[in-house]
Formats: sequence, C-alpha cells, structure tokens
Amino acid sequence: MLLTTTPLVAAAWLASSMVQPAQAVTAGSIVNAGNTTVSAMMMFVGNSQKVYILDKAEGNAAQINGHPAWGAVWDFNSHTSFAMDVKTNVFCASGMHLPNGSYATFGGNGAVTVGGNIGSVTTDGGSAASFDATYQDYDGRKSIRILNPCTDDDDFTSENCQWFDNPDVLSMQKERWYSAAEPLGDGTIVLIGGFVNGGYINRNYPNTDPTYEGGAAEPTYEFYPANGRTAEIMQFMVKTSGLNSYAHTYLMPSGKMLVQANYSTMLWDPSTNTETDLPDMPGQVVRVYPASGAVAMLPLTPANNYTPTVIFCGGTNMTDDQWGNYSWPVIDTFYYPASADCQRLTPEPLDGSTPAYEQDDDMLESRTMGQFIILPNGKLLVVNGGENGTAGYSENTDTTTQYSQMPYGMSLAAAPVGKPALYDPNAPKGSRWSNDGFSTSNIPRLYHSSAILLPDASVLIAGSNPNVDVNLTTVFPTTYEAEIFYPPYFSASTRPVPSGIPNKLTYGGSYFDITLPSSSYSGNANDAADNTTVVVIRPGWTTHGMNMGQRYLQLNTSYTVNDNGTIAIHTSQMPPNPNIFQPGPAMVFVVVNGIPSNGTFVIVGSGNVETQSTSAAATLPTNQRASTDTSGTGSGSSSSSSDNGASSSHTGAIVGGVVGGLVALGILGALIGICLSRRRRAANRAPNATAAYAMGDRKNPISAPSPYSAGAVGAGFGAAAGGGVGSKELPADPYYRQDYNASSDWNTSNVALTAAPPMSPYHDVPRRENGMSFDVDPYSADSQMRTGTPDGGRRYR
Ligand SMILES: [Cu+2]
Repeated sequence: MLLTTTPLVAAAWLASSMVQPAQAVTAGSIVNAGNTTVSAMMMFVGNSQKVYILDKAEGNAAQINGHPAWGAVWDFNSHTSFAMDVKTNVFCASGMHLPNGSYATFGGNGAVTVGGNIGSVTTDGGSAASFDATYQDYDGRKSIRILNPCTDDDDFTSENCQWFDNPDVLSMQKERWYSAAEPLGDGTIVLIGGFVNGGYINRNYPNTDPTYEGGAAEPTYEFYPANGRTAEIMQFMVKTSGLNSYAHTYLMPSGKMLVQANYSTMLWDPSTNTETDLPDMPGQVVRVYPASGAVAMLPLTPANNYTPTVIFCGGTNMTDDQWGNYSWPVIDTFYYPASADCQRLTPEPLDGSTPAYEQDDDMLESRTMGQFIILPNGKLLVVNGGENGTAGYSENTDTTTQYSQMPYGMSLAAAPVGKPALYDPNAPKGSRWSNDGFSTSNIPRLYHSSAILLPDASVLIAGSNPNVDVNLTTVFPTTYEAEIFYPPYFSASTRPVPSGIPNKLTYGGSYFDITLPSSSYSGNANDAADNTTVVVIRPGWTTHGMNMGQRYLQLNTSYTVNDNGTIAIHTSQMPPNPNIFQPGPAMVFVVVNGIPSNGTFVIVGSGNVETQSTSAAATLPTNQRASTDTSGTGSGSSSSSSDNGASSSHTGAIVGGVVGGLVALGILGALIGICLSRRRRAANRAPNATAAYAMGDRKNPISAPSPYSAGAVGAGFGAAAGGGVGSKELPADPYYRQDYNASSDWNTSNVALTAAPPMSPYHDVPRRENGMSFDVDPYSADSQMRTGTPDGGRRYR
C-alpha cells in the first residue's frame, strides 16, 4: 500500500534552497531532531527556517535574562534551538495566525513559582499572582502576545524579532486558560471560553453553577481585535459546562462556526450569537481537553466543492460521574482505555440535508491526545498520545489518593503510542487506516506534546510533560528531544521543484501558471499532469493535541503539457469566499504522483484584518496534452499513481461569492496598526519565487522602535489601545512596573502544603460532596474562608 516493506532511501531532495534534508532519510522513520531548549507545549512554523516553541513557566534549565526560559525558536536546517524571552505565563494558552503572517497567543496562567505554586506577588485575595520573583513570570491570563517570525537574515536580538508581551498595552477582556481560537473570514480571531484559573475539568461537583462555577469558568467569547465588541456569554459553554475548554471550532463557508465540546455540537453565528443545535456526539465520546481527541477538517477540494467535513477520532467515553472536578478525576484514568472511535460530520451539507454524524473506521489503537497532521497528499497522519487515560496531570485521583501510589507519577494517561498512523479519507471504508512500515518512537508523547507539518512535508514532533514543573526522573518526564517523522512519500527519489508560485493568493481573480520542469517527475508526462495537485496548507498552531487553524485546500487547476516534458499548471486563486480559508499565512505544495514539493510560503488575502475583497474566478484553459511518449526525466519514484492522493485536474464550479454572515465590521483602526505598519521587504530577500514567503516585513511588524518603552507603545499600539473595548489606556510606565505593590506574598509558612492529604496541582478544592466516595478533605471550611477568596471560600488558583 503506502509503503514498501523495504523503504527506499531518498537521496537529497534537491529542492529550493530553503530546505535541505542534507542527509538521506528513510520513509516511515522517526529521527532525532535535536533539543527544543524548552519543552514544546506549543509550536508554530513561522517561516521556512524557524519553528517557534512555547512552554509553560517552569524550571527549565535554559535561562534567559536571568530566569528560566519558556520560549524558544528551533531551526529547521540545523535542528538546533535557542531560548527566547516571554514575559507572561503562556501555560495552556491558545494561538492563531494573523492575516499578515504574524502569530498571536492568547491567555494562560497567572504567575507561578517553583512547583507550580502561586507566584510571589499575589492578587485576587491570594488566589493568583501577578508576578513571581523566582521564575520572573507575569500573569498571562489576559495576555495577547504577538510574534513576527524572523529568519537568519534578521537580528534575533532586536525587539522586532521578540515576542511583544505586555498586558498593560494589549490584552483580552477576560482571563482565559484553554480558550478556543478560530478566525473569521475577515481575520478577526474569536476566543471562546476557558478556565479562569485552570484545572482538570472546568466544573465543580455537583455542578450547581454551570455558567460561572463560582468564578472559575469563563463562559464568554470575545473578538480580537475587539473593535467595540464586548465579551458575551455563549450559551453553549453553559450547556457543555465542565468539558468545554479548548472547544473544537471550525469556521464554515456560511460564516457560521462549528463548535463541538462535551458531547454536544452546534453551529454558531458570530454576528448574532445565535446557536443552532447539531446532533450529539454518538456514544457520548468526549473529544475536547482533557479527553483530547484528534480532530481535523478534511481536505477542501474541488471534488467536494469545498464543503467542510470534520473528523473526530479518539478521546474518551468516560462518564459524568467519572470525570471529577477542577482538581482531579474520580477514576484512575491511566487504566481506562481511551476511545478508538472516529466520527465524521459535515455541518453544512451541500445538498441541504440535515447534518448527521457518520461512523468512520476506528483508529488502529485507542488514543487520547492523538493529533491530526494533514499532509500535502491529502492524507492525515495521527501522532502522539496514549492508549489509556486523559490529558492533564494530578498528584492523585479519588481512587489513588496518595501521590506515592500513582503508577505514572502525575500523568493521567499511560501506554504511549509511539507509532504514527495514516488515515486516507478517500479510501473505502474499512481500509482507511494504515501504519505499515512506520517506525515506533520510544519517546512518550503524552500531555503537553505537539506536532506540526514542516515546509519539507515532514512532521516535527516534540514536547511531553505531564508534570506540574520540570521533572526529569519521573516515568513520563519533561521532554526536550524533538523528532521528525518522514511520511511515505519520502521514499521518492525525485521531488517536484515548481516555479511560478506567487507570494500572495487572492480570493478569486486571475489564474496563474506554475511550471514543472520534466526533472520534477518520472514517467509519462500526461499521467503526471493528470496526477498533479496544487494545495494550500495551513499547519496551524499546535498545542494539546490540536492544530488550531489547520486547513488544507486544493486549488482548481488545469494543465498544458509541452513536448519537452515541461508542464504548465494553470492554477486558480483561492475560492472567492474567505470563510472557506481565512486570510493569513499558508504553504503551497505542488504534489505530483503523490510526491509533494517543498512548501512555498504565501499570504492568503489582503494581509489585513478587514473584509476581504473577492472576485469571480477566471476560467481556466482547457487541458492540453503532449504526445503520448513524452516523459519526465526525474529519477524513478517509488510511488505508484494509485498512491497519489491526487485527483484529475479540476475545472469544476467554484463555490460562489461571499456568503453572508460576516460580522459587520466597525472601524478597524485598532489592530490594523500591527498589520499595516510594515514595509515590504521580504520580496527583496527571497532567493527566488518558489522559495519566497510573502510575509511582509518581519523586522518591522510594529512601527514602534521598542514596544517595551513607554514612548514606543503609543506609536505601535496606540490605535489598538484607544480603539477596542477592553483595551487599556497606554501605561505611563513600561511593562515591568505592573502590580508590584500587591498584597503580601504567599508562602509555605501560612499554608500547610505538607499536610498529608494530596493537593491538586491546580490547587482546587477537592470534591467532597455527597454521593462521592472521596473522604479526604484537606481544606476545612474554616481554612477555605481564611483564604479570603470572594466566591465563598473556593480555592481556585
Ligand atoms: Cu495544558
């Protein structure tokens, strides 16, 4: 099938200069990819060279500016990394691209110190901290951090290559851990739900306040940029209370958003905050954190008329009374098999039929924390995770009440799955999964691991840290070693080297020609043209088994095959509806006979947060074939044409014009400051057209000289600060001055942490209500009251 049992070794794929798998690689193999400096809880591919990595604030050995690092950047060519400074605690944040190719990450935890304890400068009556003197992290719960990816041509010590991370200037309206993030068609990012202070699941037991949980749950959504729009309650967050963080969110062509959490599903209209119920998840399998199923939108193609179908695989069918509460689960999750179940849902069927879940093939093994990586050939890889349990960590469960008896340390999952699996959405049912010829990694990739598609179409795998702080000796330790998985197409000895890929794609309009020289393929030229696709992939922002924003779209194409074997691929622009593929950065791959080129970075849309202009798609020329004996000159490829994931050239109808439902936009003065205040420079720096990545000016994303100095913030973020609801006034003082005069420090002398009963790493109140078997109550009512928390004594931290 996909792999021969004796994988061929590919010689160096002589592609553009931007990627260089210098040594031969073996298809199906998993190889070491160096050290990530910090544990890779989150990653995104910034450009053809750099992958940006974020960890929670914890005691990593790597230091930066006098404190442990929790940010890093990893280099694609050298497989080396170095630390980057991040000010606020990005623990379990969400993230998304911006239309100009920058990235933003939203929310996180308050400031913590050693052992995940509350930092030294406390707030909120002692239940959180704004800063910690040891780790030197700031409260990240409202943070919006912006990064403009840089390359080796840039000065990484300059502020323009650093994270902009200043909540006094730029922040969300609400505190959010584990929020969902999904862009609208104009590039606005919607942030949904989340914990206020973290926890295992987002509810108390019994669940008497499903909306707010006494202040521990955040049931609202908000927009970034806000542009006057205030945070509003999303009723679906109440309905799905508890199992609703990191909700699965996918914008649909109509402008409505598929939202899936707990075992509920809906379509949400962001312009009116109205909800349309869709069917419940069959079997009540939970897919969101901490069940953490693998979820992805299947490829959008001309053949399916760009109709989104979302696949949900794995997670767990644990029942309501097994889940527990903020602190920990009732059952020993690490012994409880995760789900292998897969379901597909087409939320907006083209024929107008009622949406319904459709049973798909089970995965090859049960998996929690698996994640889908969409490959250029239209197949989906699942990597990472475990066969048992859930995400999250704890020092105990209701069943195993002593940390010393926890069999896997703090991990609530076990039986790591080290072997990737490949899903072919177009294969007949019953044969969609395979892993033949794939290596098995011996590195567990459990909670807080990540994976993402690289520009050479390999897959970077990193992270894993089911521990409250760095722990290198436990059974599932804090992991810094990265690996790369080489999918089956790495057995090919010739890769396509296309030219003529633009650095920008529009929504509709003129087609363009991509040229494939005869050296880009082997075998018959007409067959190669028939089996060529041009695909746009957004690898997304990876964390917690998700790749937020990940999408795959196959462009409409036709071809002219010349008698010298050169193939011109006439390629349409994006479908003229930005809801199908939101504006922002992406990679374009040309896939011939199932073998992808390297990815070329492009910007889809205008680069700004604004209503995207659209136009009708130009008609493609009809196919022109060469004489039948014309062949490519590339070395033989091991992939047969039946294994290509490509479909014949497509000139079918394109989805029509802009669908209604876009949020009516007010004045977008705000964040557009970030997007507009750039100078065009990338084109000058790009070595050639195919290697170009049109990301605007990476060095000067913000017009200010320094976002960290008082004068500068006004220049760069003035519009933002003055515009949106929830934006703060420009501070008179720079960032570092925030909240040093808060109340007295929390320390171990006034809270008996050494008391025998276990304490949740999330420091929540243990469940002790009637009906439960839990009989340890470390926090008497009196001691809770002494914490002075405003919600009647609950200890959410
Ligand atoms: Cu997390």
